[in-house]
Amino acid sequence: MDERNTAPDRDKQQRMEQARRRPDGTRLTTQQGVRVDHTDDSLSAGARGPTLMEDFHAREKITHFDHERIPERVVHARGAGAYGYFEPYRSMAEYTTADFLAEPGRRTPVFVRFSTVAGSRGSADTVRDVRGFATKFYTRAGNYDLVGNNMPVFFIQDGIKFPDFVHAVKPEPDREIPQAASAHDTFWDFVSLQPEAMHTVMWLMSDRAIPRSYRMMQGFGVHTFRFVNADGRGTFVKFHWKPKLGTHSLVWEEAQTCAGKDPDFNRRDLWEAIESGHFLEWELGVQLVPESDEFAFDFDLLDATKIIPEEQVPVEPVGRMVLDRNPDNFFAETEQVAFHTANVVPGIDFTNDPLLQARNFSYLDTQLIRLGGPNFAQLPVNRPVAEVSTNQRDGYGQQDVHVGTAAYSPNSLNPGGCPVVADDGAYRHHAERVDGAKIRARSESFQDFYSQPTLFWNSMCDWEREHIVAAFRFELGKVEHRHVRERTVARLNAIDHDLAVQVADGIGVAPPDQPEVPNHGRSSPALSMANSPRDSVETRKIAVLAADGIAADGLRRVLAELSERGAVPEVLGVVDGTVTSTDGDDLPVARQHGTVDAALYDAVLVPDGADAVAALAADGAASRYVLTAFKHGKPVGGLGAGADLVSRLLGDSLDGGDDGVVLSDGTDGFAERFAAALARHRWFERPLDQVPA
Ligand code: HDD
Repeated sequence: MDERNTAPDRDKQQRMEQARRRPDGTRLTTQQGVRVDHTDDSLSAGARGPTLMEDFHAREKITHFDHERIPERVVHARGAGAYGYFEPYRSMAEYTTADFLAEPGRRTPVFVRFSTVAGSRGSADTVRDVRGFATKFYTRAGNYDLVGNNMPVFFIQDGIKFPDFVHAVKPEPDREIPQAASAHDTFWDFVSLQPEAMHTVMWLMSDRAIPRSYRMMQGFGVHTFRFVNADGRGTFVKFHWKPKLGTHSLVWEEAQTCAGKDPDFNRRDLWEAIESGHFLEWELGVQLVPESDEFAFDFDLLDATKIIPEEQVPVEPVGRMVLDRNPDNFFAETEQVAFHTANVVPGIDFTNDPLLQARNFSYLDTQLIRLGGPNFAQLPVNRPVAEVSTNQRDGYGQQDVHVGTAAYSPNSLNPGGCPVVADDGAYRHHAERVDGAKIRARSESFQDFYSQPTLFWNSMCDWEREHIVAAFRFELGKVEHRHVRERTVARLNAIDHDLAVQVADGIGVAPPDQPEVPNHGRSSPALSMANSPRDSVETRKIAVLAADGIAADGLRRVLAELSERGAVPEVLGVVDGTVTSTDGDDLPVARQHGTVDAALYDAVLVPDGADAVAALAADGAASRYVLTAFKHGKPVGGLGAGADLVSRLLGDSLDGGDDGVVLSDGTDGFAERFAAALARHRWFERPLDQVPA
């Protein structure tokens, strides 16, 4: 392997290694290193007497415990992270001096944290919400943080509105209800009064807000940033992460089931994928706009509620990111990682986007309270691999022992006057010319709130639209104040009349008579998840229903073939342990089917075996697997007697034929057909209302 390519990666993990503490071969001690031989009873005056103050071990143990918690993040409290690397396909030197984008194949270590926004640290993963997608690149020129989301737009245009927005979406302050949900009055009150929010609201009501997996969601830098090259030339840039496995989502009913059956659904998926060697991969892409084209669009590049449609400015591939290592300690790494939009490196600069400008203040500020002082950049997960030499001193939790007398610049007392202020490789702010009167006002160019929500709606396929309408009905159906429902419908009418009418019909509000404005009719195919790649079965989980009397012989071959293709079959028993097989060789059960649910799987398979299928048919919960998988658009497979059971359960729903239901008498060619169905992800075209589940 090329040493040059792996060195920085090795550096980060080597440095982390210095901080890792393993229990292997150790003896229990106090924090001072004094060995302890008894930790079950306090030191007391007699067996039944009072505990003694001098019990330093008990005091230290309890005191540390009392201080174990730190404030959770004010937003994005719930998250999970992983390490990996980024490597460019090509040099971007024409546009940027960013060192980590300079050389094809040169690896830069990264840490990524995915998150939900509104919920507390212990909330469920599969709530309807934006997902955070924050990447820390440990580059040789310092840390670069790309703190993005899985949606390319944001609810507000100016960061000064962020506290208002967050207060509106968080649980209502009198009763602290609801947890991790936007389906309540204050959220809809705020967004319907703040029409700039409507574009992101459309994304939030789409299935993008309930990703199947962190591995199957896009990431976006959201803002327009700026690349700066060696000549000082700036180029506007939008960052995109495209998942190798395509962009796929759950459906809302499943998401709700997951929240109960496995609140850690996305976190577990991330962890298990890495542990099983199915590393996560995204392609980094950029949309580049020359500075001369700053005003070439019918929206403002500085407005974070707007996308640049990919058909207008294509996304150019730059490199790939692979996540291949789980953290060793959730608190030390995932909880203490501190992202900051102002962590930029030479070659990457800001724009005057007022949302970004506010973020550049907020992230540093929040870490000071969250991590308890100004030295959080010294925590192992936050430490750059680049050399750090500042004149900053002292503060809570100082880890470094600074040697020398002069902590100021310039000085002549440290050898060579170090740390010297040097030109080479230094960060230079882009010399943008700015001139203006001090005013508190929103730019006129930020005032079109509806064209892009309409573009989004127009770009959705039928099932995406159905899911969006259902989401609006669910959320607004939870809103108590009628006028808030009505005002929201009025806002939707400015996006699309048909959308407004459909939502109004579902929530008991009078539908608008006519469109507020005609729909402009434009669309952007790249926005539809239906156009995302559907060619992989990698890590797709299959629930294989099992009971005594299963025909395990052919099944084993089918499962082996599906596993070879990267799918993950799991045998779910009517009872735990093993099931007897017709070939006499018992089949181990991964778990009892009642401990999980079809919602946690990508497909359901009913194997052959007359006795087994009779037992499954008599078990209502097992039948529900078939019915709900079908209802949620998933592939359903059946072999022999299992195929008969599937046909019986789905009955008339199969009349029109369904390529997602793979039934077969024998096992020949079955795995291939089932894998093809699995790769497509879902059959949302099914007439779902007829399914009795
Ligand atoms: Fe933010 C956390 C993404 C606007 C203030 N934000 C946070 C995280 C992500 C984002 C992914 C979690 C980072 C982690 O995993 O630790 N935020 C965004 C995006 C935004 C955005 C994509 C709009 C484009 N944020 C935004 C604004 C403000 C903040 C306008 C304040 C003015 N965000 C914060 C914060 C957080 C945060 C309060 C909470 C914890 C933290 O920073 O470290 O400072």
